[in-house]
Amino acid sequence: MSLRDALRLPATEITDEAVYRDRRRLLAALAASPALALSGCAEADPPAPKLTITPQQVRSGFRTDETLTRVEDVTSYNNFYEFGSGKTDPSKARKTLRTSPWTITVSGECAKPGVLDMADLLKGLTPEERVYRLRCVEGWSMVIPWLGVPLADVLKRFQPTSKARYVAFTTLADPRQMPGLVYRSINWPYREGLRIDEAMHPLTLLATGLYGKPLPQQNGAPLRLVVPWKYGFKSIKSIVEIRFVEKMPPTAWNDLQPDEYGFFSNVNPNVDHPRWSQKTERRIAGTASKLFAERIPTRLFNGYGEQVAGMYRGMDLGKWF
Ligand SMILES: Nc1nc2c(c(=O)[nH]1)N[C@H]1C(S)=C(S)[C@@H](COP(=O)(O)O)O[C@H]1N2
Ligand SMILES: [Mo]
Repeated sequence: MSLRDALRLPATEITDEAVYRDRRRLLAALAASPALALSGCAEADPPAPKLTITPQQVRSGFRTDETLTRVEDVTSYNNFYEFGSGKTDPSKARKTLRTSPWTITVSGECAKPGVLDMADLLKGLTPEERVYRLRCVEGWSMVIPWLGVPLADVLKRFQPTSKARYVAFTTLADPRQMPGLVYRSINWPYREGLRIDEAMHPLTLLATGLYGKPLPQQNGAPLRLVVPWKYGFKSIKSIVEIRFVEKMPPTAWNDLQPDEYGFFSNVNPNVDHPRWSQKTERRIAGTASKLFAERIPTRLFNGYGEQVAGMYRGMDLGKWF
């Protein structure tokens, strides 16, 4: 489907039918079992409210007048622990990742499990349709013209069932290609997850490139997630596996430091990280002499509230950080 078509999706298409049916099932289960409702089970697994998003809101989410971050900075100030834990380690690492052939398996709660065809991914899209100008944030921030497709377009091909309440993603973990794996900084493989409505949201991208070129190794070649209203670590790189699952899946940073990194990880200036304030960010400056610009206030949902806030209606964002 082209971006143009994606933008014309009626609002009802965006919240997956499966989510709606599943919510009803959960509510029925709760009604039938007051003990379950009191035990905290429901709390551990908040149901998604129905999101209504107009094509206009989606379009506005892809636009920004903000200055793009220089490509030199986008490709040299990175986090990719598989290639070292310093910000300049990933770009300095030898180019040892073999990105072709590359296989991404899609499995779990879906009618048509299979393999994602990388060659097929961008078919039929004009160059302009593949470009998304999105902000990302995590203490520092950048504005990046990504190339990619809405993750929803890809996931739908595998026909998730009503049990697909979450989507789990896994990065390659091959010590021969990734020198950082010898350090146990993370419980490899790097894993991330999204609730199904977040995964199906039109701003959630599978990115294959930036600045008109295929993704460099340090930015997550050949395929990564981009979730612009969440902190950077949700945007998992070099994906080899996608699984539709019923339960909230384990994620790398939550696994390591559950008090510091929640499952949702929505950008939120009102919820501080235990070790630092998250009220402000430093834009990567875009000049040769200075990496960081002055601090600017961080916006709730990284400024994408109009597009995504509906998904979290009724949820305590301090608790579900
Ligand atoms: N597999 C994998 N994905 C990852 C990471 C990682 O270490 N390994 N780091 C995450 C973090 S913490 C951030 S901030 C972003 C950084 O993306 P960028 O280097 O393209 O800006 O990638 C995320 N995706
Ligand atoms: Mo990060």
